[in-house]
Amino acid sequence: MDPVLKHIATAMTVAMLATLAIIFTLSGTHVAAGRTNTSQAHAVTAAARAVNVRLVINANGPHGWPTFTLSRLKLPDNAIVHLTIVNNDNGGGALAGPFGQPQGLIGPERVNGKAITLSNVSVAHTFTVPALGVNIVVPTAPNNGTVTVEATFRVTRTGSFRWQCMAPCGTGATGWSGPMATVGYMTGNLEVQG
Ligand SMILES: [Cu+2]
Repeated sequence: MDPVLKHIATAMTVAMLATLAIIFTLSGTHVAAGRTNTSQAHAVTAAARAVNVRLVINANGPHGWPTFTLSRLKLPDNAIVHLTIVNNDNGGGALAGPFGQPQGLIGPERVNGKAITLSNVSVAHTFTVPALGVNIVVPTAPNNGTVTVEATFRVTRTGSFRWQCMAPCGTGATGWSGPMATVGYMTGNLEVQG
């Protein structure tokens, strides 16, 4: 081989090896950074944030409709949510099917401070988040009084989820019109932010 050509070939080989070494180093850094981020995310996961949320159900909201006073909820991801619902609605009735029972909760649902089995109770409303598998039953309040419900659940997904009362407390023949179908009354959004 011509000594000049040999020199060029050697130079090219060295340049190629140097490039490969740089790529390797960069990808190595990338992997390391990825690992760091992942372990940080796991650290956040391990320390779930406790969040207290209080909702009030007013039997006579605007239009005379029953109303959850806070319809748009924002929660951090991986939160353990302690939800308190104070209800003054003395209407309601039996609610058959899955929404007549608490679901997706950590521990029992408590009514007026007592863990009770909610079967055959008169249900005024529910706080249900179908996408998260959460159902909280709100019994009928005594006349001129209130009933307080406490329940705990964990949010494990980010996104915007619809919540809905599943006890047909609205207007129309089926009770599913009016407040049941209007955001700000018996339905709304729960936003879980990462
Ligand atoms: Cu309702």
